[in-house]
Amino acid sequence: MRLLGILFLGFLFSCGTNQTEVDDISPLSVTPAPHQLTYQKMEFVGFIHFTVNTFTNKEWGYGDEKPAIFNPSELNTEQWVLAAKAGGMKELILTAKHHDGFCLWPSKYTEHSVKNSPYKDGKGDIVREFVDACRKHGLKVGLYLSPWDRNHKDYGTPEYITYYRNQLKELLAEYGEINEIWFDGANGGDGYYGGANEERRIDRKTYYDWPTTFKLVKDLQPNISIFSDAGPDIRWVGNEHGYAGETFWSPIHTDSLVIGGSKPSYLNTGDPNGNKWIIGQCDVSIRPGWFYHPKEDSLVKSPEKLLEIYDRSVGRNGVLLLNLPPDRRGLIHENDVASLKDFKTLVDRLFAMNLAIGKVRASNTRLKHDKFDPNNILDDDPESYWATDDDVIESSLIVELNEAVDFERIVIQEPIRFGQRVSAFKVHVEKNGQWELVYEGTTIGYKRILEIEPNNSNRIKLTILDALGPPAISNFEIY
Ligand code: FUL
Repeated sequence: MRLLGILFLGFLFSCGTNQTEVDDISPLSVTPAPHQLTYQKMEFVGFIHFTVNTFTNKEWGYGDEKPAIFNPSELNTEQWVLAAKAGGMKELILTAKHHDGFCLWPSKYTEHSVKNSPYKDGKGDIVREFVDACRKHGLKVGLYLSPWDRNHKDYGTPEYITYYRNQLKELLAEYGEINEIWFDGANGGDGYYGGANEERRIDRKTYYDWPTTFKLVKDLQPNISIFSDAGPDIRWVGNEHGYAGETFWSPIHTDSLVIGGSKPSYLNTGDPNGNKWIIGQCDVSIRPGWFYHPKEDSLVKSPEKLLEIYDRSVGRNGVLLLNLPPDRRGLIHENDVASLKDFKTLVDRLFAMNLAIGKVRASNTRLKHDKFDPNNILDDDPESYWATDDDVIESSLIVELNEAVDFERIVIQEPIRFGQRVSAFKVHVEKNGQWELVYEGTTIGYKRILEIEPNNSNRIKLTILDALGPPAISNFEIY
């Protein structure tokens, strides 16, 4: 009897405060793996393109360069890392080997490397200096190892695959924790090839036997994220302007993907019916070229252009990968450093003060439970979220601010650990008692930044028109 009484009181108590434990929304069938969630949260990462091309003024080296030309006079990897960090990047990826085959580390499998250059009398190891500098200043490390090698005599034969995997083993076993490996899609064509000077074509689908290489990579570095046109963890977004599609799904169907042969327009939007979560990474260089060319010193992208790229990458559910090419001194040029720093100041200023302070009402709240309370979208907890009942998709949230404010950006986030859901939404702002449409969009994903005309209001309405399951929103900010 006493026990029943306690249970009854417990029941009353939990009803009154709505604190009974309930399950989260059911995840969709395609969700990110934990390492992908961590990766996506970095939002902004950097590329370092540096090799013999820096000294020959080329974009794609033929593979016949004399290592003697590689001689940076003031190489300082800490300067790269500090510039990247000041710009807000969380990881840097170095071209350990580009298409020319020249290795920035003293690989024991080739003579085409720093070990035969004047740099530190052949005793230098730029990969080592790079990883040390990243770790010293708290940046994650990524490496790029070009599958296409225009120097190697065996390129195009099975022997080259052994060579390529041996190099991967050197990089992934001897340089500590590597967060990302970048497999470029550019493949096959003319080259030096050990003096043959000819054209070599490979079958992109079969030549590299990627599944075996991916396994090798994950065996050596269990937490690494693999980038390629086809993932498996991170994918290209189909252009080198740094723009994700306006509709951008992280899910995509792997049947349509081939490394170096996927359809750019498909990569650029992803696929709501995709069978695999593959993060979109938006690569772009701060200059027209990927490598340093003196004539491009005046063509460094302005802070305003970088902000536009940020809005169309990070602001469209992607990760921004911005390239900073060191010059012949081995330093990131002053113009690039200044532009990146001013871009960071612009971003910091724009997103300095979240003005979304007030209350939220929802047309439907899942189980009418606090766990899914619409006010969760305004709290500081990135994990908390609002969601609807299982049979409700079309729904709306009205954010009532404590006072009318001026704003020109709205940031919306979905709790993507349960999958990417929203496929159509609208935003209205109340003006003189009327709802005025300010944005109509499709996907949201991890983060959507809406650029809108400057507005002044104290009521904003987010309407979800369609979604792949009951919608959920974790965060809403205005600036
Ligand atoms: C491309 C390469 O061919 C470019 O040189 C550069 O490395 C870019 C990031 O990827 O496919």
